[in-house]
Amino acid sequence: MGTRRHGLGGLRTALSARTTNVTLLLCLILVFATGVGAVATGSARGRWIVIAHGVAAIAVILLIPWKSIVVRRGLRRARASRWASLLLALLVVLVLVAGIVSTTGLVREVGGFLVMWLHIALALTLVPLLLWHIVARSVRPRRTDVSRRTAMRWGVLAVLALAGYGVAESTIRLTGAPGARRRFTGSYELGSFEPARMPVTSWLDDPVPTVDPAQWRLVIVDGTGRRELTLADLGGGDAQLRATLDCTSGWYAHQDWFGVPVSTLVRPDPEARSLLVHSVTGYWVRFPVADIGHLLLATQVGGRPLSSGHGYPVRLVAPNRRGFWWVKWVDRLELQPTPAWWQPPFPVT
Ligand SMILES: Nc1nc2c(c(=O)[nH]1)N[C@H]1C(S)=C(S)[C@@H](COP(=O)(O)O)O[C@H]1N2
Ligand SMILES: [Mo]
Repeated sequence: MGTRRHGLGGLRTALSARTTNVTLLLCLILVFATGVGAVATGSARGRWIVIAHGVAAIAVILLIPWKSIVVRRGLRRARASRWASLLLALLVVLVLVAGIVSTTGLVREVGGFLVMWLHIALALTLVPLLLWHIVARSVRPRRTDVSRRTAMRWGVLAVLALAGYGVAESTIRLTGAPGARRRFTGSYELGSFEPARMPVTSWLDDPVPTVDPAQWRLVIVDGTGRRELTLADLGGGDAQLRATLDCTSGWYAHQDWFGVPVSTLVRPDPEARSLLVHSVTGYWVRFPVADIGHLLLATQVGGRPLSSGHGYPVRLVAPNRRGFWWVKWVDRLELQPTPAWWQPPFPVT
């Protein structure tokens, strides 16, 4: 297949259809992997993965002119599956647009959804389509795919993507676009120190349960066996913790949480490697035992009891972890010998 010469910025070398496809696929894999990483990231130490996500996205954008040449050629062959391919292209563009809109913050919500939520939802819908496309138009790796010339072009692409990222970020900052005020995770502040204004969010489809405080018990399984506490047993909640709840759907809020440190409830068990935190709804997550000292079982926020939506009677506060770790309506804390990594990367309910 012949190569065409196209000038775009400094990337003046031509890209063959094959190189374009392989490079784009690698960039999409990178952008998806870093996107998943960005969703998992809760502490500033992990901000590099969010930056890498932005750089990989710019690389995808830079490849659009070359990919459109390949697409135009492919369309001439009028395969029946071309509509699926075009739908895939449309989805990629929509994901990019939603990502850019979320980054600039110029539009925050569309149809009641935060743009970040739409960005993630669209990205997930394109995954099966992309897998089909890879199989249907199978690009089998060849040794020649990583010739010195290709490696050099990848180097040029990486440099341009980094520069593009730098320009995009500086533009957001210099113009004072709302995006300048987003957190390193990409989330926007909403309802800080005003718990009533903070969204009520569930990971997938957990409805808000009605918990009868008289019936509710906290089951604790630790080094001393199993016991049950009533709400009264937990006391007034004298410990205070200021922490940031950062939901992967694109908002965050600082709050002052009050409650009981988990370390005062759970007694050490030398065999234990993880702490399972379980909700009335069946939702659960597993923490490494080393985290126990940082966790608070909150009964109040901003000096008032939790609302049902925010986890009444008790919810977990897990500083430096994303929202999905902050289990609401907790009914069981259990030390287990199971390692903390033995769980799905994200909750499944
Ligand atoms: N039981 C349970 N706890 C949960 C969830 C859930 O779906 N079920 N969602 C989590 C997610 S994704 C977030 S962002 C926070 C949201 O807390 P909020 O509704 O108090 O703002 O709760 C977390 N705790
Ligand atoms: Mo969330």
